[in-house]
Amino acid sequence: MSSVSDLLTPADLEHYEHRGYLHLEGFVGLDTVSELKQAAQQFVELSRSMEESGRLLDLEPNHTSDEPRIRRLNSPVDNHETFRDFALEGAAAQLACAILKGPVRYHHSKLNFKWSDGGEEVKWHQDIQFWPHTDFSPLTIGVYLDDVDESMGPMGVMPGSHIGPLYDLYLDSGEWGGAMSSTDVENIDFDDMVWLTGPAGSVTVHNCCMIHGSVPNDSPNPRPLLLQTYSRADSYPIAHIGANGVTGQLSGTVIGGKSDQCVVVDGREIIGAPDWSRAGAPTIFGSQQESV
Ligand SMILES: O=C(O)CCC(=O)C(=O)O
Repeated sequence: MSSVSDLLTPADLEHYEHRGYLHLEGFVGLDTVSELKQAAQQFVELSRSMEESGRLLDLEPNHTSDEPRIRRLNSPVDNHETFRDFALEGAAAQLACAILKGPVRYHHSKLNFKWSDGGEEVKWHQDIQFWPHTDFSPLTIGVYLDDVDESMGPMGVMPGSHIGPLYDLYLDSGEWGGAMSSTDVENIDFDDMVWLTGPAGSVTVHNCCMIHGSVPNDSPNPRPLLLQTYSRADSYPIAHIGANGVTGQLSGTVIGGKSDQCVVVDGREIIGAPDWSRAGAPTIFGSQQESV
């Protein structure tokens, strides 16, 4: 990853810091896009034998074997080596390191298909409430696998909102809603919204506090957007809140360097133990005796 620092200009980095997003048209090469599309197509074929949503695929209610309609492929990184390579070593990984200026920790991935002729909206929301971290460095990198224009429900972002209020995404009933309330949405000036379109391979980046979403896709073509989320390596997902802990087997993979396991809580620095989340924790007796 020697060329990571050349991927973006200082103006790009400043734009991300102040506006909270990046829009990199045609950033990913077409050969890579073609490989990612082939991998995605394998899941479309798999969906033909499915009648209802499962852990892997979220299907629209009118999905059929002849006319597949997929909302989302969950955790593509855990389910296909092409997605794994792209997110953990390839263009997405390198871009994350460039924006966060050092090693990063991969959190999760998904492929939102947003099918043609009515593919569903993603209501306005911020991401950090879904998977709180010990800082606000997490960001999501999206790549369009097809050309996307304004008629296809592209991702919309509200520049600068990443440094504004963090909204309550619960419904009035007290249940989790995953979207801003209609009252909060009424205060958004949609004239300021930036719609991120572009040819296949175009990249969207948004900070975890950014207000974003997308309208339904009423065009005749799907709008596949492959998304992967990373934080700085010294930022940690907080357990037992939201999706943290169920974000896939490769969640926690550190890319572009190593984690020093140091976390600041309440202004105090903790040099934490290694990550035992996959191998299981040793007992304190075993660790202490080995270190004698
Ligand atoms: O697919 C989109 O347009 C937005 C994706 C998004 O915000 C999400 O899945 O959290």
